[in-house]
Amino acid sequence: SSHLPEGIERTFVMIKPDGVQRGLVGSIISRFEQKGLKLVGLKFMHASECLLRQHYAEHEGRPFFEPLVKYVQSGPVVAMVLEGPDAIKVGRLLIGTTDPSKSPPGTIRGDLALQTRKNLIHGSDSSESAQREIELWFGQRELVGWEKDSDKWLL
Ligand code: RTP
Ligand code: MG
Repeated sequence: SSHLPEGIERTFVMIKPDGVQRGLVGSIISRFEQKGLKLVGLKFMHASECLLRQHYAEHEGRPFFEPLVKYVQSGPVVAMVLEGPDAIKVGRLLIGTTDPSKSPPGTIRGDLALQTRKNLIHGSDSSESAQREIELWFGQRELVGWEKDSDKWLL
């Protein structure tokens, strides 16, 4: 959002149903926490088809669109907003490439997933997407700005 300090961004991250089913929620959130990104929004929910169609609107018409919406709607997800320096790019780097079989070890997809169809996690890919997705998934009052004391050792 525009009220953030210079260089500080917010990004939208979602753990998809395979991550929840496989019991990876804690370890995935942990990676972002350990990197130093700050949680400012977090919720567990079953996303509606309507929400997911909006979320993935850019892919409408592609052959993988319908299976994708079905997959992400197949169970509960964890939606979050993470804040920090360059958070959008850093978030994508931690997540890795779309196809987990090509994502290097050390990335979430590279370490924990095998195939594009079940690639565990979503992260915003630009500041425009981040803003759109955060507004789509979270109400303003669900986002909590706070001072993280350990930031003085990090930033
Ligand atoms: P995401 O949006 O979920 O963070 O993933 P991404 O940017 O790495 O990939 P994107 O191109 O935005 O695609 C969104 C999701 O659609 C599924 N997908 N399937 N060829 C395929 O079968 C295919 N391509 C994409 C994946 O679940 C991907 O994360
Ligand atoms: Mg994407």
